[in-house]
Amino acid sequence: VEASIPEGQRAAWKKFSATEFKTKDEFEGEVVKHIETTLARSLFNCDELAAYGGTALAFRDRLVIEWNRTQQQQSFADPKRVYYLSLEFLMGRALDNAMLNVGMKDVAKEGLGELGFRMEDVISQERDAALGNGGLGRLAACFLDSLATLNFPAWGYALRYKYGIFKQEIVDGYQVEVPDYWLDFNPWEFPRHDVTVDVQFYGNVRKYMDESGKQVSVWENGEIVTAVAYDAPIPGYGTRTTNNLRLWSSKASHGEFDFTKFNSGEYEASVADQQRAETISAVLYPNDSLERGKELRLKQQYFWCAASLFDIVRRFKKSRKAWKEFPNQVAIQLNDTHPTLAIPELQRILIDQEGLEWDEAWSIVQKTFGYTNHTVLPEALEKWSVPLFQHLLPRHLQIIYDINLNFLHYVERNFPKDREMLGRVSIIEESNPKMVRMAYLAVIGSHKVNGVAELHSDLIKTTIFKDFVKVYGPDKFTNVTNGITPRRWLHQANPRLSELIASKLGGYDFLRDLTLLHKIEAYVDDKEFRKEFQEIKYANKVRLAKYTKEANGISVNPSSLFDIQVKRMHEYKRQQLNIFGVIYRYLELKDMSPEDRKKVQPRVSFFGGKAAPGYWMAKTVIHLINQVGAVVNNDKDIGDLLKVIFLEDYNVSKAEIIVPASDISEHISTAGTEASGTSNMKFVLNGGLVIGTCDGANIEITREVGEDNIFLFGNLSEDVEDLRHAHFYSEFHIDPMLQRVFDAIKEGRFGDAGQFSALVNSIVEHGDYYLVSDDFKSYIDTQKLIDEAYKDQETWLTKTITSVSRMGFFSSDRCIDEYAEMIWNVE
Ligand code: NBG
Repeated sequence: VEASIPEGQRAAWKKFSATEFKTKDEFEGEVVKHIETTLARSLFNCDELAAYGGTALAFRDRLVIEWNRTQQQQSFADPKRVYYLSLEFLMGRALDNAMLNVGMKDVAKEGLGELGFRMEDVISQERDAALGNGGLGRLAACFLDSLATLNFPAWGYALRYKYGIFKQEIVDGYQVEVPDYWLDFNPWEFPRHDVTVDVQFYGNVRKYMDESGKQVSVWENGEIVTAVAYDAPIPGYGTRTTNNLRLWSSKASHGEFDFTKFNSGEYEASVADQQRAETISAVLYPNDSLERGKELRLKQQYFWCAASLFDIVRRFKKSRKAWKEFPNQVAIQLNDTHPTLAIPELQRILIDQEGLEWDEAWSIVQKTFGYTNHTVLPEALEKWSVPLFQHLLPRHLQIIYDINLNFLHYVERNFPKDREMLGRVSIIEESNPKMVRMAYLAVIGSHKVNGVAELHSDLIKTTIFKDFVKVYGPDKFTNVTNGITPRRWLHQANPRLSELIASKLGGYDFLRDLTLLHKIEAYVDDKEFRKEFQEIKYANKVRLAKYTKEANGISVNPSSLFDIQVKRMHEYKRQQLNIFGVIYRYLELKDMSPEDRKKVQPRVSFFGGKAAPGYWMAKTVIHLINQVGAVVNNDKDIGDLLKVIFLEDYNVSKAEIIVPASDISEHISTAGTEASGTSNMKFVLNGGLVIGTCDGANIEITREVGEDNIFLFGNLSEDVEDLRHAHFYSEFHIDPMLQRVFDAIKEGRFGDAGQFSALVNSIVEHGDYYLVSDDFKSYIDTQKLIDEAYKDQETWLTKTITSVSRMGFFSSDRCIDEYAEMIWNVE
């Protein structure tokens, strides 16, 4: 390619090609240049936000240089690429990560100091990129970090939502949602106005025979919306590889607005079309593990899948390889069922546009896709109504019918005796209206299906996909236990701990190979090490206490036991169990003599998490937590013995402050409901212990750290069904300790009892689906064990250090290696 450019021109480019700053002075030069020119500010009106802007732009320039190099190299070598399709990427802040991965943070810190700014203040100016709800989106973000770090040629594809997950405000104890317009200054994205894809909706399908007698389908008369690419560089740690996250933004296909309508006086109509188009990528749906079947959501899914596949196919076609090579060049991972439409879309491209025969096309499709399941909760399994599909995507519905027909024929041939099987495995549910079961389509269209923790991967094989295991055999189903990136969740969130570990291991290699942590177990009895480890935990608690004072106006004592539950608010995650436990603790404290109170281990119960805007029960739990806080935190009898804090607007950047400060964190879902959980891993990696149920990744954490280093309680997943059944068909007695809590609520001790009656009744009258009562005693007893264990600080410290040293397994680098080997077949 280079040779085709005249030599003089080439020399000029080489001479002036952008270079990376290498010294503090060069860094300062870049920052000031960006502040004065790109941002049009000066010494006299440069605030922290502008300093952030200048710093971010200086680092962005470095990233872009590496990014161009990586992309050029990949275009040239044309290796098999991984495409990670996820509707959510919960990225958080980028600057600190860029500095770590580029490796110039010290230089920048000094430089900023000379310019009059503190690094922490500059970093905290950045708004979180909050394009996700919870664990699923954050997992995708950790995976991008690992893919780049491990030098895999990989792209993420998602939507460029104008509004990410809402900001949560707490007003009078209630959650209020505020829009998150995060794009007013985002230095990390590059609009690619030249990279666009026209995406069709609605219309009809016309069929005809071509000259050779082959039936051809044409999807026509639809409405076109244009997808515009916005790219963000994803740097790896300790490598020059810089991958790409491509986000699609929607706009009207005819530009700003329709001039024919505009000129003929239909001003409003012309603008309305434009707004309708832009609505597609306007907002992230704020439901975590819940599907609501809204047309706009299906539009988002198709818009994003169609644009991404067009892009992937365009890149493949540049290589001029035969179609059968497609699965050797392309691996597409479906993050949950949200991108399942990519399956019929690829089939459509291959048969309608590229003229392949059905079977050949289908074999390519199946070899290309892998599907990750993230939940067995029935309310989260996506289904779309057939009439809606017919209206919005008529050609895709036909293709899905054909996929289904072929599949059912196959099943019929292989299971002639099981007639019921056909109805059970059909992609189309025979309900009214009929529904398309997306998870089944995802299973049928992929070569591998994985769950995200061992228990979960076993459960999907015996519950939702049981019949598919019969059809395909067990090998199609596998497990890849989730992981987290140690760059963000150890080094960035807890720099002192990272430094301490590095000082013992002789460097930061453990950030690339987390299993090296096992070597710090040798220091578990080392006095100096223990002291420093303990001081770091205390300092992190002081930092959270300071934050709590600023945010909530409440002083908490950092010597208390810090008990933390931060995650989306959901009945299955059982924040209600936690707050009922807190109330029980409060009632017990109230009953004690002052003498006895002196023996009590002081505790702060922190909560944080958003509730989906329409999820009333979850919002009620937030309200109860705040009401309990208002009573307990102001009770003179109680003082520092118990504090209850709700941390508003939990997000990634706040997690970086909260996670390193825990003594205990709570992962207490009803057994069998939490597919994996990933914050459990983050807390233990930062020297906190876990109270948890035998659920999700808690089980594997136990296997790694040892049973003595975790506090497990509650019923097991194999008993859940029977217990639920018993609630309805035998006499159901509420646990007496829990009854005491309910009585206190009913007496109005935490405000108007009527506000909490639905919550209480979900347990007392409506079958206690989440087994709060069944697990209550075991939960309270275990909390008491924790109080006792914490009093023995030396043993506690040993447990935490031992646990940290055994967390190597939970790096997302290990996960990505497993996906690469078992599912993607990439190097
Ligand atoms: C969530 C699970 C978590 C899991 C993450 C990432 C969905 C649908 N699932 O347990 O609830 O850790 O996915 O796998 O959001």
